[in-house]
Amino acid sequence: MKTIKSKDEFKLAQNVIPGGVNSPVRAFKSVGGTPMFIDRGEGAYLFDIDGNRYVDFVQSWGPLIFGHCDKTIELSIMKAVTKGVSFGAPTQIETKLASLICNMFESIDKIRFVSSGTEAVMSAIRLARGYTKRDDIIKFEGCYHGHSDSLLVQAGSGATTFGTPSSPGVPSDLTKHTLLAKYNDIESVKRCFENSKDIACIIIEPIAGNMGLISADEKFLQDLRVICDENGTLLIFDEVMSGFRASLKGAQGVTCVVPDMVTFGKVIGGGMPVGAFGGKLEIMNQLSPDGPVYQAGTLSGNPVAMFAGFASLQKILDSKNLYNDFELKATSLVKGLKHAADENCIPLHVNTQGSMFGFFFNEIKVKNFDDALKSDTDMFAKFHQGMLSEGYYFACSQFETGFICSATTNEMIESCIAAAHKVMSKIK
Ligand code: HOZ
Repeated sequence: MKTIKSKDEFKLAQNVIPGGVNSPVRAFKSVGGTPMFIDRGEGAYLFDIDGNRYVDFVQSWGPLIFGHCDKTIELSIMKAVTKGVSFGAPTQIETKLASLICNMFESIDKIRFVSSGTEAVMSAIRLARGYTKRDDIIKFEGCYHGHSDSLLVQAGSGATTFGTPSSPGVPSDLTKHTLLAKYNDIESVKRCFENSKDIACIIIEPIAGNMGLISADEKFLQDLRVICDENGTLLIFDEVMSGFRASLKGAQGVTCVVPDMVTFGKVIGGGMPVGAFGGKLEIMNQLSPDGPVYQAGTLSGNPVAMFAGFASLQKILDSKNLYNDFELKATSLVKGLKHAADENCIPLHVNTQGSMFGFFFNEIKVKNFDDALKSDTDMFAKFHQGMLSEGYYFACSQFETGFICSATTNEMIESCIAAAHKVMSKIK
């Protein structure tokens, strides 16, 4: 496999961009080697500038439900571009996309669009604080809700990948309002409520995708709902990763628990930069200009992103059997990986949820952040490198999630499993 062009480009990038990347995990630091520089994507494939082709199990970290260069989404973007790329003024497509989402979710009466998941969550937290007139929030160790100050405490994703789950540069005056609890452990949540009478919200990834893939137990989510109701605290589901991925309705299609607010990200922009937060009427009405809680953005509801998002969600709704097919493929992939690991006496624990999958080089069933941290990250790195040289691109961190897209075929999965057998027999 030739990598010379990517290596040269990475050197150039490092001169002018910190770490050579615009988001840390992409630097491949935790898996070794040089990140491939991408030339183009096509369906389930990625092509790098050295001409290598990979089956892409990252899909831009989730949003590309239909793979790269989906014609319907492409066309909607091109049509939008010919009318103008940004207005900073209302357009009809914002209302259309908002209506589509509000009609789908019991938890969402109104929704506001922003430009990223980080922005969505940051704004949702401010609104929860403004609505409840309280300052403290509860988050879970290993959940990642973007890189805003209050939430970069024991965070997953890149923060964990690089061993700094809590970042310098975040004032302790701010993080003292962020109370930490353990995922899937209601006692730890109760302790937070014993220590504070000022809790505005609990925010959770109900299907955590940023400490590897770990789902919250149904009973745990139900208990969170009860404890929130008893204390006048809002329950926020962060579905930036799981929305339209874990099922049509994300985690909300899997659990019977209804949150007070929901955050979304890149998936609802079909891969364009979008985020959104929505919730019950009396909460959303507190948002400026109807209410006093301020939040704004020139690129919020950007028309090109809105058209892409609408085309993508409409295509999802029009597709038959999409999530069934995702589930079958994700399950057969992780079963195959598990089998390859077992044959080579490598401990591996696997999870799936709809089109999302995760695997931990770990002896134990992974239920929370502490368990995830016990994974063998050196083994993960060797596996990642081996699979890359076989033409399979998995997320470049043990603490991220994999994705199937509609262009992922059974043949790709079978050949990926065959490659995993080969790689595991070498790295065991
Ligand atoms: N934190 C992102 C995924 N959960 C990674 C984003 C990126 O590097 O693009």
